[in-house]
Amino acid sequence: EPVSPASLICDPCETLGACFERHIDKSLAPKERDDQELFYAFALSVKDQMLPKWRATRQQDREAGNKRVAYLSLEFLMGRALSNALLNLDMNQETEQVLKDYAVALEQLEEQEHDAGLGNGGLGRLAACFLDSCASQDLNVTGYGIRYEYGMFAQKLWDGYQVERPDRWLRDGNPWEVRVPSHNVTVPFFGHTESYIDRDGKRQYTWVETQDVLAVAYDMPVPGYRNERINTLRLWKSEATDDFDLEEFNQGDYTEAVARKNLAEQITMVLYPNDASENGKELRLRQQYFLSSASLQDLLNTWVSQHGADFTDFARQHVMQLNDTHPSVAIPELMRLLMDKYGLGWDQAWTITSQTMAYTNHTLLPEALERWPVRMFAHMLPRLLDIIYEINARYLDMVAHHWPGDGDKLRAMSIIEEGDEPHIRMAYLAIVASFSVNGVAGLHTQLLTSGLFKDFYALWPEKFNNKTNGVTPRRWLAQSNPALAQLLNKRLGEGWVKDLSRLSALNAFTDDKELIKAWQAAKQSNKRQLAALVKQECGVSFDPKMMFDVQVKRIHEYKRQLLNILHVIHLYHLIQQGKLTDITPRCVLIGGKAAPGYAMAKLLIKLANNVAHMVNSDPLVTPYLRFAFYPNYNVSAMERICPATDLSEQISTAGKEASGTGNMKFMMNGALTIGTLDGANIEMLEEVGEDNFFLFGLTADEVEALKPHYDPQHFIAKSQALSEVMSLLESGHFNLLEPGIFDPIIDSIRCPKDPWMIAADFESYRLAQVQAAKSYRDPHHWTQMSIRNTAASGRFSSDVTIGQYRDEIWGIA
Ligand code: 26V
Repeated sequence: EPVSPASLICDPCETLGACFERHIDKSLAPKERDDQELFYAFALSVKDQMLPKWRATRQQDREAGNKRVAYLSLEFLMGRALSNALLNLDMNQETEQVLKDYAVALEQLEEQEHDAGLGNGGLGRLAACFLDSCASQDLNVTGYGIRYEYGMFAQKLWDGYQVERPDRWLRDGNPWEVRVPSHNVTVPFFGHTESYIDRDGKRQYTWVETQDVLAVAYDMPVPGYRNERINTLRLWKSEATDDFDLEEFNQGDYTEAVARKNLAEQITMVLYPNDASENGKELRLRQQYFLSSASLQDLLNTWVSQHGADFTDFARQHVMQLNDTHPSVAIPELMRLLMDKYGLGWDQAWTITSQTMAYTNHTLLPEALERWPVRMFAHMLPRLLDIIYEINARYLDMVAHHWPGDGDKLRAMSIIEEGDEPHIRMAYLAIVASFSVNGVAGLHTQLLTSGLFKDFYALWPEKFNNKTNGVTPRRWLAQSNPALAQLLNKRLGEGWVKDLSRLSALNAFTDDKELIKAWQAAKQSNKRQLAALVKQECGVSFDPKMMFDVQVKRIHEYKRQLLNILHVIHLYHLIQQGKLTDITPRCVLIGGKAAPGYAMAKLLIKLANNVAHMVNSDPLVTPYLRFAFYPNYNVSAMERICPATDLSEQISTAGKEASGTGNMKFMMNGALTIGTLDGANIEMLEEVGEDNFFLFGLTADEVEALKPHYDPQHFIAKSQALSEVMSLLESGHFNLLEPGIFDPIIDSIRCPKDPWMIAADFESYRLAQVQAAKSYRDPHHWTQMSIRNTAASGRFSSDVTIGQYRDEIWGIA
């Protein structure tokens, strides 16, 4: 196990340098000091420097009796930790001094760290940004998650197709984690429920003959920005308990019995890589329950150790923030623990549960809403099913009072969806049991209350609230864009790192020639660095003098990478015809992973690669257009991509992207956005103004209104550009040796049922691109718009978002 006992007994006065020397001496064979080992020893040293503060934070929170927030999430997409720790702890200068003696550059060590890719995309990265903001604002918030042995798969390209490879991120050990066996708990599965009459004559329930799994805590430090706080991300690993099936033992099946322990260890083996369609796998439910139960037991154990089994004040002292419905089995699990383990009655347990649970919804796509077969629950979590039925019965009573005699309403709102195979609707369970339900951007929350959750909004309007997402300016500006950060420091002082609203002061300097020059120089230098990376990763030469037009995010039809690719084809076609009037030289970059089972998304990757091949191999075209697909897009890649981007593509079908957070990272770094009125784009536009944003496309309302009589043919016929793009695509020009492979894509555009309305938005997208291209040809004006974007990005700091969670949901000081 990658524990470092030496680091646990470090002297708090020891310097970073001394600490590093000790780790090199102790941990490494002297001759094998390769970069990976130096990184490991250095990271251990940085962790050691955190230990005293980490302990002090815990002690202080315990003694002060501060309210505790537990952020429960199946995903924490943390990325690398080293540069972030050095920034937040203000250790960069010291590091430079220390590393001088070892003739190794910091960047070289940083490159050795494996990304902690314990998340799919937006939802997981949001959790990571929130942890940084909570620590930086001195809030007592603990992240609870799963220590997946394998994170998000590594993406390789074979002949332009995505291939998935396992991500063994723990291969070289994880220097940041501390295994904490004293917090072990056991999590029950299977078995059945029994009832009995207790001494007071009350009926009690127990869950018996369970198969128990051990949950072992691994803690990761979460340092606040230049304050004394170190919060904790507690990740659970599943292990087998030592209880063997005695029967099997006695029958002499020793090996079988030991081998069966594997089942327990499988639970935390791998992250599910699909972020858009729910797939109903039993192992996924096991993960969810494992996380929920272990985390709640941990919170309750801590409480009981301090207050005994008196839960009068428990709800005043705790909030559980559920990151989507993934950990929503925590609701019946808290009921179970309070009733079956601590003997509380239903009403008291329900009061506590419904006053501590808060639910964040992250998607409107119906296919992503979690529903679990009742059958699966009955088998795996029988006691929880009893409790869910009881919650539902009591809640439906209330619905019946509100809408007397309305059977349809009861059926529509029931937590149990009836049918041949009855299902539990986890979102409904979460709404019923939570005191707060929030969406992640203004439009998203509005659509939730007027659509998906309309009936619930009628019943409990006070539960619903909006919390527009944000991203941490530490990682996404101070750390990833040192060129711009230094410029900001010079102009504004360093206060913006903690208070991003200060960036608005830049608006006073948009005519300042010197600032404009320095701004351009910073962008150029970032673009040169990205160009080198693109050359290395994609084999394509990007020219930093050309416009960098970027779309990086998960590949999904609703995000419409297809619209972007069609536009590239359109430009390619114009250039080949010699129609160069509207052309501004540009380099287009697309990156992102497709869910392994999502055929259409995978085909889009293939299309991008085939188009890129044609574009980049035509010497008539490359002076004006270059196109690359960036493989294995992840957090570390984004750190290099967003500082170098000129134009950020946020082009989802309106009403489909809950918020988006990549959009905010680009804006902070001075990119201009080409985008639809979707998610947080709307609020970004509000902040920066229409003159500094390339807006296009149908609104969410227009999309809905068009749906019943959508006729793609009409839009194709009306647009010469789109007609020609379709002809070129249909001619097989991009798949000469692979006839027909793109037919599913062509058909989807031409299909009147196309929910993403590619054809409807193409022309308006093209025109917005013409505007962007024209604007880019005036570097002075472009740079002014760029500055205004950074200046207007203050509202999208996750510090602002977390301030709202703190005041309006958590109620903590
Ligand atoms: C669903 C499932 C289904 C089962 C398999 C695993 C899995 C993992 C994730 C999800 C839901 C993903 C929802 C999501 O990521 N939503 C994104 O949340 C971002 C943060 O709020 C937001 O910015 C994006 O717009 C939204 O798509």
